[in-house]
Amino acid sequence: MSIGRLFPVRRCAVFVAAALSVALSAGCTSGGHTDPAGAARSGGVTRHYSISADPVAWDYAPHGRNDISGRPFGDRENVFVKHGPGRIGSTYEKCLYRGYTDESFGTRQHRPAADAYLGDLGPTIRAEVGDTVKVVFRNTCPFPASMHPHGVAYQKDSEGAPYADGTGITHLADAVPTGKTVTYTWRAVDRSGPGPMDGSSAVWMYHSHADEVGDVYAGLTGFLIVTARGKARPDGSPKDVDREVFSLFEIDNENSSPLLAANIARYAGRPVPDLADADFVESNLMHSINGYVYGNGPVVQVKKGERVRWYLMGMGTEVDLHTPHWHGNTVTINGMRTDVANLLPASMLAADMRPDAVGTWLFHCHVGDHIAAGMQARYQVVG
Ligand SMILES: [Cu+2]
Repeated sequence: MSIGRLFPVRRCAVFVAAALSVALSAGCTSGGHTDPAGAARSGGVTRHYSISADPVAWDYAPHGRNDISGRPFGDRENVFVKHGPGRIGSTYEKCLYRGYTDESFGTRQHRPAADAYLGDLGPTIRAEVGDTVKVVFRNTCPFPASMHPHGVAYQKDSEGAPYADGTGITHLADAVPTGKTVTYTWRAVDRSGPGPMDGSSAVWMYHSHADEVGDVYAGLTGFLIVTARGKARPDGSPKDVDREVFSLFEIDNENSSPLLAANIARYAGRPVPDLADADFVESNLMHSINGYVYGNGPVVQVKKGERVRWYLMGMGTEVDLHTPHWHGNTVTINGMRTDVANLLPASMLAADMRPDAVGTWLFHCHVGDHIAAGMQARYQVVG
């Protein structure tokens, strides 16, 4: 019998204290009696999240200039960011996952300034192997949405994807209609956690899968981290890592967003653009990192000498082959030393860095066309 089984109440109290400190949704059960499928045997806790898919007017370039070159936008950037007759510009209506303090959805979860670089990513969901995750999910977007997780274990009513799966049952949670709320239950089982070549945590994603392609281009994507059993802090983060950084590389194809018509009506003005016009189509390909182009996101800051774990994710289609490259410092990925990572659509990887070079450094996709289109950011190492 595990210690967690012997002292479930104490462990829950520790979790609640930690959860409050990081502004997670309140609430916890010991897992000792509520989850016959596994958490009880492992001594895990149940971690509660309240997440809503909300319409958000999102600006890919809020600074209105090229923060990588330090110069105003020119002809090259204006292909994508210029607003004007028949062009949407840099601001689009999107649908984003946003965290709330509880399932009444009355108060948005606070995102600390140090995490502002997360941009359009949903809240990071965490578990330690043995834990259960319960997500109360609300959809306020004008199309059906869901939450489909990778890596964790779930029953059919928590898969978040409608398809002919042979069960003859369509669950509300497969495609949550506008205005509806459902609860997903996911379990972090052994095969959800790190494998032999991983560090102390495994990186997964969650995304909407009601209409997978359109939903993700609308913005419904987030990270899910599963830390090895016994290696997690009370908030679920790995004890042997000082700082975790999350980055999504994706060409947001706003032409395939279910909100395209709304964006044209709201932002493009007259003349109404021709959807078959190649220049208009290109203008809506936002080569973004966490929803920012040309370095327009907050610069993520890490400290010299600390143990930094970068979690990277790619999304999109066949043009989304990305090679994130760190200037100034190197990383190890699955034990291999490098300073360039390889991402394809729905790739997920963890890269460990021990930064020794103080300064502001580029962090960009190394694909030539993507550099030109703005898939660049910076990170800062402080001494
Ligand atoms: Cu790229």
